[in-house]
Amino acid sequence: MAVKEIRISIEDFNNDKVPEVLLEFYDKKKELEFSTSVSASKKKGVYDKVDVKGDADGDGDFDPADDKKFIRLAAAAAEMLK
Ligand SMILES: [Ca+2]
Ligand SMILES: [Ca+2]
Repeated sequence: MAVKEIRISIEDFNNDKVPEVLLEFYDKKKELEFSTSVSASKKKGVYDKVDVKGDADGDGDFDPADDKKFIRLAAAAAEMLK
C-alpha cells in the first residue's frame, strides 16, 4: 500500500492553449496534503514556473531546489500525458 501518492494531471487552467501541470500530493490517509501547478510561462512546452511554492524535498524550506523538482516532474508528465 502506498504511503504517499502524487496525482498528476494536465489542464489548460488559464486558457492560453498551453497546458499547466497539476500536482496533487496525498498523505497516507488519502487526504490532499498539498497541491500546486507548474506552467510554461515563456515558451510552450518549457515548464519553468511553480504556482504554489512547496517543500518538495522535505528539508523544511522552500527554495529553488524544490521548484526544480516540481518542474522536472511536471515536464516529464507533460510529455507522457499529451
Ligand atoms: Ca495554460
Ligand atoms: Ca525544500
